[in-house]
Amino acid sequence: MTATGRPAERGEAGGGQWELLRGMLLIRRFEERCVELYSAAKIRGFLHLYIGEEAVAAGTLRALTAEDAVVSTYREHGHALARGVPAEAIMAEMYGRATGCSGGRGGSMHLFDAARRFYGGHAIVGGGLPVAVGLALADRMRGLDRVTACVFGDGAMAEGAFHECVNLAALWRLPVLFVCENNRYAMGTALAREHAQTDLALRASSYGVASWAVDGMDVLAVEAAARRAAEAVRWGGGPHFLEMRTYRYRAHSMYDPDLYRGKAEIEEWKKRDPIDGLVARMRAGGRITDADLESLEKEIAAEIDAAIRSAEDAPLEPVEDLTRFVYAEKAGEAGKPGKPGKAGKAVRS
Ligand SMILES: Cc1ncc(C[n+]2csc(CCOP(=O)(O)OP(=O)(O)O)c2C)c(N)n1
Repeated sequence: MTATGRPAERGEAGGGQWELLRGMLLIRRFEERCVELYSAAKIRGFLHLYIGEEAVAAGTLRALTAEDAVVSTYREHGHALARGVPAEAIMAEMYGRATGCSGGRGGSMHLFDAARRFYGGHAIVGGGLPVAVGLALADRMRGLDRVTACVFGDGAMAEGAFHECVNLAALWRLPVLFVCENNRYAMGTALAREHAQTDLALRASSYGVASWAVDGMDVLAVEAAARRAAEAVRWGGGPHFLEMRTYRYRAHSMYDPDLYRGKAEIEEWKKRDPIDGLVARMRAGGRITDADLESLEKEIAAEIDAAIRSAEDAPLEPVEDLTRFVYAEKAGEAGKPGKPGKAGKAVRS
């Protein structure tokens, strides 16, 4: 995330509140523009919005260092932005452009930036969990004090992969921070219809993993819990699990008619909006004025406008490159794709 804002409010000086606010607003405004672009058929494929859940990405990722790894789901725009993947590279990916963070091959659900240790973007529910446990095992074997944060939804906790991964991480005391975004629905299925035990932290703790539930609509609570858990993981405390109780305001994806819940429920949750909540606290503490907020909004709008302009102008990959990356280009180079857009011969076997 760009470190801008009024100097006195930057970083920990203002309790990091300005940065948290900026992070959440960037995610929300970015996605609001994505809705417009999707409706205009500029963005294709699927689009899963994170609006309402911003506090989890902004708060959790501030608790990590640049060395730590992050693994996410298909609802990952917020995590990628909070990780510092440039809005420009994400927007280009949404447009399927060669300059996108995944070379235009992933789209909305497969954002990836290995240089920032952002390992997806996984469309398969629970698919990121084994990846995270593998990354943590690799760090452990190399003797590095790193944390791998793995974000997934409540729906993923009904998958076998969740149980296998939490069990293995607990057995081997691997440095994984499991972050469940409990937004109360797995597509159209309400929590109580998918889980016999709806206390998700309790379920994780049955594997001997330190687990607790957090108000996922309160970014300060999220950050505090994530810091505490990440530090415990980093210093050998074994895996930790955080159940972030949050809510998505939008439908599961742009294709979902959202018929499984009432409007009143959504309106109730909006009263606990994470951005409004932080702004109110900052106002009360004299940390923000209307003019500050206005200039922050303008700065973010300009950043997103620039990202869109750049995506519009960016090239698509040449059709001759269609089969690139299906197989590794050279033996021993798996996982190290060449520069997207550069001509190269696909290896066929
Ligand atoms: C293995 C697998 N099964 C089913 C699906 C279809 N599917 C896509 S999203 C989803 C619900 C996931 O809900 P949750 O994990 O709570 O995440 P959320 O969308 O709420 O963020 C399902 C079942 C899938 N993508 N992968």
